[in-house]
Amino acid sequence: SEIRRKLLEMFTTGEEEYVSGQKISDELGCSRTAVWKHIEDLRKDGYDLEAVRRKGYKLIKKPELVTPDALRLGLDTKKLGQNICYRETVDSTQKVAHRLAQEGCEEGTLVIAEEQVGGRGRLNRAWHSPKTTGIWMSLVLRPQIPPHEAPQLTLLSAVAIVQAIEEITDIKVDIKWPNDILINGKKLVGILTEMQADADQIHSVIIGMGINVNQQEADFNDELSSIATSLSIEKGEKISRATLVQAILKRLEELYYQYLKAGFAPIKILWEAYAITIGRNIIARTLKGSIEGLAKGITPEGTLMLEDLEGKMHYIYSADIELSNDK
Ligand code: BTX
Repeated sequence: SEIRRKLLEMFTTGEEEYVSGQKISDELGCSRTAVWKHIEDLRKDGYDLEAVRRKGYKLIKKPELVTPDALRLGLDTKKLGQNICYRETVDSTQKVAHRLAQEGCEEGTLVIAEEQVGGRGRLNRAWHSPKTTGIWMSLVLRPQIPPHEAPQLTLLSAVAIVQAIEEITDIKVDIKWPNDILINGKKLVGILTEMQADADQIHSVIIGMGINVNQQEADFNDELSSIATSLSIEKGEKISRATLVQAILKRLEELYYQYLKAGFAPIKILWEAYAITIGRNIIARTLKGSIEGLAKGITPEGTLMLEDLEGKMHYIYSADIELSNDK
């Protein structure tokens, strides 16, 4: 807004200086209470503002953004992320990516936003995507593979994200089939793979990735605080989102071209090394009901093999997985 623009200008022109609350209220023509509210809004958006009695406010640090400029500097890919669609606020990057894909955008196009107000997971569940704290992005790919193999790209993306997280933060994470990345059982990342296809041909695959990076515990609402975590909470320091995005795109590109050349087998081996679901007793909740049993592994296609308590094998394409406590 206009007020915010003026306010930020006051801080950046007199850098290193304190700006008094009185001066702000005079220049913006609003009350001291309103000034305080604007300052709080900036803080929520990731601005680090120091307040000192009788001196006023000082800007310590602007939020690190994931603008195209920030992402391109140091991006080491040929295709992925070379075309970037950036939004400060968006309903869902997934929706924007679907539209761009339909309009024929080039492969590797990345849609990324500071904030999503309508972010979603599978089955239209809400995905909490607060401003400037996480990575909310959707990538458009156009692989020449049969449509039924598209779910493999979810597993491939999970491997790329895990490798990038390890590289940048040294944090070890687990993959839970098919689309969750966890730390100590708490959800750090969600992946949503969707496609535009005919019966026998893929037009595009849209990989939506949501990664909790710099949220603090208080940033999660009651529902999420017990099931979700962020890299910053685990590591105890802030992590550069732009650097992480670059690392993910690089890994993803390497794995993707390997996959197009050599198929899913090499990816499967990597994926299995990070998976916590395999060899464990689990409960798989599908739209048709729940099945309990032993997760035997994934098929060469990436489908989950689940042996139920009677010894019957089930092939699961999509489900929510819960680890049973009996092991
Ligand atoms: P999912 O259906 O496996 O998980 C959704 C569930 O995860 C929610 O019901 C909620 O319990 C929990 N949840 C919601 N927000 C968070 C969060 N920030 N951290 C941890 N847990 C959460 C997972 O779906 C796939 C999510 C993909 C999100 C990306 S973001 C970029 C792109 N745009 C978009 O709208 N979706 C994708």
